Amino acid sequence: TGFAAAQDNFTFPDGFLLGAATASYQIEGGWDADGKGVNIWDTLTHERPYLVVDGSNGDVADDSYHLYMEDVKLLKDMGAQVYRFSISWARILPEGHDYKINQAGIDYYNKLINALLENKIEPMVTMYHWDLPQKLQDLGGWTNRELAIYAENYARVLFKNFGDRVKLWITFNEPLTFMDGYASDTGMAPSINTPGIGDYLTARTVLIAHANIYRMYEREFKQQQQGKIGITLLSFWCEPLTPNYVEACERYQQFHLGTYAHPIFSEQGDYPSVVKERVDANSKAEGFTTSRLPKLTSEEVNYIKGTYDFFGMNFYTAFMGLNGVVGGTPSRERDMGTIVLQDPNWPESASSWLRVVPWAFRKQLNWIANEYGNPPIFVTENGFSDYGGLNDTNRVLYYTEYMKEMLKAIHIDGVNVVGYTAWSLIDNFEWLRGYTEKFGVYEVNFNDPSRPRTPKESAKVLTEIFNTRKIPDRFLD
Ligand code: PNW
Repeated sequence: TGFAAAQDNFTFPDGFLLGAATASYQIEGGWDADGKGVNIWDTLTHERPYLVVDGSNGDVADDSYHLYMEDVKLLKDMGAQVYRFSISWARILPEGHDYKINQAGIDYYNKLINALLENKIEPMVTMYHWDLPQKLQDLGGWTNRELAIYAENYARVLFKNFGDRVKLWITFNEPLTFMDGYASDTGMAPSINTPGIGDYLTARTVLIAHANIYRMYEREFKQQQQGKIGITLLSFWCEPLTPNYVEACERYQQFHLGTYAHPIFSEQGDYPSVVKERVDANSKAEGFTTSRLPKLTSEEVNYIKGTYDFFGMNFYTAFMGLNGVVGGTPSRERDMGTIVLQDPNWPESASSWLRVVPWAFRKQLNWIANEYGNPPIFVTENGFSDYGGLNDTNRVLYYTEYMKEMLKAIHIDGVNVVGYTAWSLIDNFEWLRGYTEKFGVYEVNFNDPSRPRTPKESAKVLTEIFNTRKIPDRFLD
């Protein structure tokens, strides 16, 4: 029959890649080492430390710039098959532009990549995990469309130097999150207050940059290097508060995931029509002559459409949605017209936005599969925050319960999930939350200059899962 035995449903399919993830600014430190240029997180944390809850920064962080061999060893100990890490643009191109390459930066990532391969761990590289070279921010950052070309030039340097060995590439991590850097002066870097305007300009530049990189790889490298390129998008499940709010949640999906996924992954391409209609109408009502959502031309729509080999999915939590107009004028929140809240019965984490809702993972996987024609999905992030400690029972439950729902989506629903990297390998600099919220499966002692790493209970359970390739029986009910 077509039905697998019950326990098979909690086994990972052959070829499914398991591993862990990090990002450059959150772990590397070495902020001014060996010719690295300044980036927007260096600037934010140094010039406006009050924006970070504990006033901390990533100057040293986990010191992975020096201790990367420790990280490789942890991955090997776990039996990880893949390591998702990001490259610091300003470590490779100190001024952002490709006319000046920092050889020490190239050397660093070569050493890391080679060490991974020697240990049979596949490198998966994020090109941009939020640490824009300051020199490019000085030109307007992502609101400046020329960055779509500068990003392509940066990517070419990466393909030339690392593409012989790196076969899994992610252009951008969570543009939905970093576009907020242009929507408020108390948020993410560069922390500029142009809501409803700078964030939409960012979306367009990022979509064109992503397509430029994908098309350039096709023309110049793909035949020889045979790699795969995707983009990592953050999404949340939205459960209608009552059956009256199905449309409110659909709108929420389209304003969050759809803004980026529809142009790349849908058959029609372009921004979702509900996004175009609502931003255009609000802009007009607010007195703007030109819509705050800059449109993609039909050439751009076709150019962006289909530029993927896989769908990178970050998934953490869920909300309940209802109709309601909130947020400043103008703002994306107001444009969307959906209010979300979380059920107080859902277990909490250390992060205000993160509650534990395992069933929502299966629903969101199915939503993506249905909406975008069942693309290969690589879960590039999923994880849980607490305030620290080795006995992290809640994190163990988070991983096992979420993985079980993912395996149901694979085996029962036929969703094409091809890999999973846990966020995160090690405790690290959690952006505006500094070092207060811990996501690592390995603890790091940030008071010790040698930054020792110690496995938590969750690292042991992931080790067991990575080696047996199934959810242990004691977590099945
Ligand atoms: C992701 N939210 O960001 C990032 O890719 C990581 O760098 C980060 O450390 C991790 O998730 C944990 O936060 C998010 O507010 C930031 O919903 C914010 C949210 C979700 C993800």
